[in-house]
Amino acid sequence: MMLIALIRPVPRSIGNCELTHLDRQPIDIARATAQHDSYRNALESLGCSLEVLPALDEMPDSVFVEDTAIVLDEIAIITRPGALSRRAETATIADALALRRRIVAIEAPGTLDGGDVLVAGRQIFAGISGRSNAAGVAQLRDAVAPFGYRIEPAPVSGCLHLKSAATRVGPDTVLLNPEWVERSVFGKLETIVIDRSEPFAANALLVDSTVLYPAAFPETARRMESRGIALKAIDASELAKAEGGLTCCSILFRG
Ligand code: CIR
Repeated sequence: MMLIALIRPVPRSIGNCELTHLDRQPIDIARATAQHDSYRNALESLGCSLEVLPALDEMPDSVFVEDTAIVLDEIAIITRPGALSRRAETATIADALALRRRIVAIEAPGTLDGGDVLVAGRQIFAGISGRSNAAGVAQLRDAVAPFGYRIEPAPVSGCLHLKSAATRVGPDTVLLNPEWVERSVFGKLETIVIDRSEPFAANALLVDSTVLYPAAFPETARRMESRGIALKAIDASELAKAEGGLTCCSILFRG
C-alpha cells in the first residue's frame, strides 16, 4: 500500500502567519520555499507519493496542512481550526480528500487542529489546547469510535499543539517534552524525553521507519540515535519562525 503525502506550497503571505508563543521575525520566502522543497524531496526519498495542492497565497498559514484534516484508513475528519484566520483553509482539503475517504466535518462549537491529534494504532491522543476544545475532541471521538479507535484527551500547556509536545518516533515510542504534556497521558508507550536545552525538539515526523528531524536539535537527535532510531536531518528553520514544525507541513495517509 502506498503512503501519500498531501502538501501545499509556502504562501507569499506567510509573514502574516498566526503566532502564539513566538515573537515575529521576518521570514525569507525564498529560503522557506527552498526548505519546503527539501522537505518534499525527503518525503519522496522515504517512499511517499506526493499530492501537491495549489498554493493559497492569501492564507498565511496554508502551508501547515496538517491542521486541516485527520486522515485514518477508514475516514477523514475535516477540522474546524481554532484560529479564525485558518478556517477557510479546510474547503480545498475537503475536496481533495473526498476523492479518497468518507468525510466527517467538525462543527461549531467544536474546534480541532490536526496538530493536536496524535494517532498511535487504535489509540488517538487528542490535545486540549488553545486551538482544540473539548467539544471538538468529543466530535472526533464520535466519528472514529465505530472503527475501534479510543480517544485519550491530552491537556497541553505552554505550547501550540499536542504535537509541539509529543510525536511518535517508532511504532510504540513517543518523543516528549514533559514540560508541555504529562508523560502519564501516554500510558504504556515508551517515551524518549527531549533535551531540556531544545524545547521545540519534540516535533518529529515518522515516515515508515525513518524519522525526519530538524537539524536544529542535535542533543535530542543523539538521544534518539542512541535508542536505535534512524533519523534523516532536515533544515526547517525558516518555517519554524512561523511556529510550524515538520509534522504540520504534510498529511500522510495510506492510498
Ligand atoms: C499557526 O499558528 O496556526 C501556524 N502559524 C503554525 C501551525 C503549526 N501547525 C502544527 O504544528 N500542526
